[in-house]
Amino acid sequence: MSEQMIERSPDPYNAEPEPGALIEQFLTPQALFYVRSHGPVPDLPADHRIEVSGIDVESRSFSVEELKSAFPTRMVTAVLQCAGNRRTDLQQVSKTSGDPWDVGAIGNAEWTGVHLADVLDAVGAPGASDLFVAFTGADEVDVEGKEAPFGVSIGMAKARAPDVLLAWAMNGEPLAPEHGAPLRMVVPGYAGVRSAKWLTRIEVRDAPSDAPIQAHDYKLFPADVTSETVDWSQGLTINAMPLNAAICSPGSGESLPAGGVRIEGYAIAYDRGISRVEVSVNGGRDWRQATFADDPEARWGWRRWSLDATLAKGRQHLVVRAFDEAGQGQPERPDTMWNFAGYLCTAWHHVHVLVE
Ligand SMILES: Nc1nc2c(c(=O)[nH]1)N[C@H]1C(S)=C(S)[C@@H](COP(=O)(O)O)O[C@H]1N2
Ligand SMILES: [Mo]
Repeated sequence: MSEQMIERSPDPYNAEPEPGALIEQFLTPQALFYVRSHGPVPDLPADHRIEVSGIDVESRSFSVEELKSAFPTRMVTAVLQCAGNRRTDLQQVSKTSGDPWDVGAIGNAEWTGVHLADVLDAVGAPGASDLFVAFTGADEVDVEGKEAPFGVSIGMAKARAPDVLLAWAMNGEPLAPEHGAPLRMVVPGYAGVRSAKWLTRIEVRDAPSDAPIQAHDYKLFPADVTSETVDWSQGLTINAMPLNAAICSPGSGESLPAGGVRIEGYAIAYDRGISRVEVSVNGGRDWRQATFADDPEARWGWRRWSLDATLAKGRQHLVVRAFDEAGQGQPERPDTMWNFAGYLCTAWHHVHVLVE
């Protein structure tokens, strides 16, 4: 593993990049792309087959080679972000479950694969919007002490939307084992959890997946619900991801020489787009508009930004907040969005530095 990765859990291996390294390029290299796995990485042969079945479907299986020759190859640039990204900010409000992700449980890649919609059409899958498409991974995962295959689902309308891929490559390279080789889902705009790695099965269903990851995880609850009182059948299933932004450089707690500093980071609003990013160097009293990096237009991609500022000696307090194309901004404080599982922290992001 790259020494620019910060391990969050050794077994299963979970890690995120150093924030400064994350923001150095528009497309995140696989070696710097966060790894979020609920169980051990399965070792699948290159001729591994993916089964497609379910309601009114002609059951079939495909190898990756067969998918490549049967359907048009598509490329999509899209962010993948864990719903637990920035959990550490919520953990400062009050304890939560889950790994302590800082700002790096996110990456932006160019994915290569075939449209799920093309595969669904080929097996004659119905299009009714009250149906679901479930994905099963080859890994066994432990949820609340029970072992079960990794399984998630999305609604049929999203499943048939353009840009939802069965992908075999990232940034033009074959998927690395930890990122889902030989084939994974990529569901742009949705929480990373819906993008099943090590895909083994696609099933059309009349109800969401009943796998524990779908049914007992990745749901959003109000602050008065705890891990003791939670009723997992309630709560919001986290699918579409909200507006977010983070400062990646300088890093939290860094010491800097007095004078000019370039403040850099990312902002993401998925298909809604980012309209502006504002940065404060005095804890949120005054704001200046950041400049976007010269990124290609990508509907599902992130926008990197920067602001050149002059910092005086002493402890300095940097803040970022972004606005989407509907003019909506991020909530100011993390305590207004705290939830026991630590999902979807979208509060203004703060970084404290010491200028010497
Ligand atoms: N089969 C399988 N797919 C999975 C997971 C997993 O543990 N097993 N983790 C999910 C979660 S929670 C996220 S955020 C993304 C992470 O993808 P990455 O490790 O390639 O960054 O994969 C998703 N797909
Ligand atoms: Mo995740």
